[in-house]
Amino acid sequence: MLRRMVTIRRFEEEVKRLYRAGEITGAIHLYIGQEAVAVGACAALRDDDVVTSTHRPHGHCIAKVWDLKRTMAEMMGRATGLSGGFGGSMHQFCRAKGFLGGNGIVGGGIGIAAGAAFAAQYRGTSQVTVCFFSDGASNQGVLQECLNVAALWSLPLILLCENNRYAATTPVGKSTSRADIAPRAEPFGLPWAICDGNDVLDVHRAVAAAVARARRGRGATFIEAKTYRAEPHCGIIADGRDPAELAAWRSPTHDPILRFESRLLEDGILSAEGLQAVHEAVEADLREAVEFARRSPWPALAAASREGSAVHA
Ligand SMILES: Cc1ncc(C[n+]2csc(CCOP(=O)(O)OP(=O)(O)O)c2C)c(N)n1
Repeated sequence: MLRRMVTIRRFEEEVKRLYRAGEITGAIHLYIGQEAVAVGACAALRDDDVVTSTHRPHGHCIAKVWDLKRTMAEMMGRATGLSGGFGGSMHQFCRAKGFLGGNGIVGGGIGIAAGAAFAAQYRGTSQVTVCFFSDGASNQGVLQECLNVAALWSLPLILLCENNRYAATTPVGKSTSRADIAPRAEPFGLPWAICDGNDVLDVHRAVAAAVARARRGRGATFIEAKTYRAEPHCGIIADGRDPAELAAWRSPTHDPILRFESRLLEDGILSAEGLQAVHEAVEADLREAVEFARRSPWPALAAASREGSAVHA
């Protein structure tokens, strides 16, 4: 879990650097600060379980697919990328590992996730679907529609709202009527839980319980992970947040990686050398991924057509 969280953090920092250098283009939305949610949740899943993501998909993609090279190649628009270089940051996709993609439409993943959960139930595969979305997306009507069918049909679905306190640049208190979002499941008769989204073990506990329930055929759960996005909404342009607020969330008290590291050290699960080894391994993986992406060819024009593309086969 630690290695995956550090990988996501360092991947995002590297993406920022490559974006500044012009090696990555288009829109990018960074996931720094929320790593514990993606990693804690995906650690409770099987390879063939399904995940839907958002416009901020890199962390979910790394945690579920765990293929840094092809994820970085997609960021750089190369033919070896997860979507053949045509998706870029927001449309990473890997059917083989159950990653049904990032999505530029806020809330767009919710309906897709309900469909995937229905497909698994219909086919009797015992797969579970986790739908990541954020506080802004929770105000899209599609969430109500999917809560209804998820409850009605006992779908194997986990609706996982990452309340990162902002919808783009709007503080959650200005867009959302109640501080807690998960209780919205209550009128539909669905169970819900709130967890500490900056504590990977707390996220894992909450999601693992919901996954076990869904696999037993007991239906959907709504989980809200309280977290904080420690980067501007989009790209690398500052979004006017109070620097003191940002610094507090980057401190050892709140930062999900620093918190987990100190806990592992205190509990004697990891030594200082072990911690260093994790960071060194991540740096080596990252260097390899960037080199792989740089060496990869650009996609051929013919691959843009369904006939020419073997990416999703
Ligand atoms: C349907 C739709 N409406 C508006 C937008 C523009 N938009 C992009 S991100 C965003 C905010 C989303 O907020 P939230 O779901 O809280 O995600 P966060 O960016 O905070 O992670 C908006 C409104 C969009 N992409 N899709």
